[in-house]
Amino acid sequence: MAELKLIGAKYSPFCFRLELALKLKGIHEYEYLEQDLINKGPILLHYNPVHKKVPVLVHGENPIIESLAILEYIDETWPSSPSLLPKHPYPRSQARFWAKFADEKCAPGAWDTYWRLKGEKKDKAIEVAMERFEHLEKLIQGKKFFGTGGDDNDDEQGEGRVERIGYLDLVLGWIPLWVEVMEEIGEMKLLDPHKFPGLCRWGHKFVEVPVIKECLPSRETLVQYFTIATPMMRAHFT
Ligand SMILES: N[C@@H](CCC(=O)N[C@@H](CS)C(=O)NCC(=O)O)C(=O)O
Repeated sequence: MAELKLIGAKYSPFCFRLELALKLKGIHEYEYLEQDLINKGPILLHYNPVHKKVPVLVHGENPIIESLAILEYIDETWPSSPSLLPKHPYPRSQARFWAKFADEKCAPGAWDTYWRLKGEKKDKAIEVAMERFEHLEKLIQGKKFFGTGGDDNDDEQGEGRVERIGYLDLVLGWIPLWVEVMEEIGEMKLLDPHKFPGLCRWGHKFVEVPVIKECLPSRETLVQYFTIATPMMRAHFT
């Protein structure tokens, strides 16, 4: 068995961020173990008996669970450049704050709009999701990338973090493609470029970064996958 294993599922936005992080860090030697999330297998149940969810990173025999914790683990275990999180406590706390906000509010908000069929509840869900995205729109103002998510100019490397992708870009990395696909299949608009010019601009730039481009599935593949998987996912996960 490989020293490093990533237990994941195809097109999971949480697994995608880890694939990106490993690639950014130049870690190519790991075993990827694809999981069936409807009929969970022994590997997933063994390494993540608490939540039974992907992703799980297994280093040696140590499982690391929860994608945000895994991102930090990767950053600390392979500290060579590029670092993902800021070094200093204040910007580091900000990065964690926004990542938590993104995962606990923005992602569930967006998925909530997607799961709901047409009607008043869907319209309300769209309104709520958009209110949450507005915070990200403010955060990206004046920056090319989210970078580490904190004002990292006092970092010892002092290399203008917002000019390159970092922790928070990876955390939000599902937005550009996944939201487009949700919009298409869910017949709705969440990220109107007039309402969210900064976020849309960021999304276009993010998917053009070579490392990201190499890992992104094609839009057609994702649409095809979600079209088939959505009824089953809706029954299981909502
Ligand atoms: N907070 C977790 C979320 C992981 C998660 O929701 N994974 C989904 C796949 S995208 C999953 O394994 N779902 C299976 C289930 O809910 O039973 C993380 O960041 O790792």
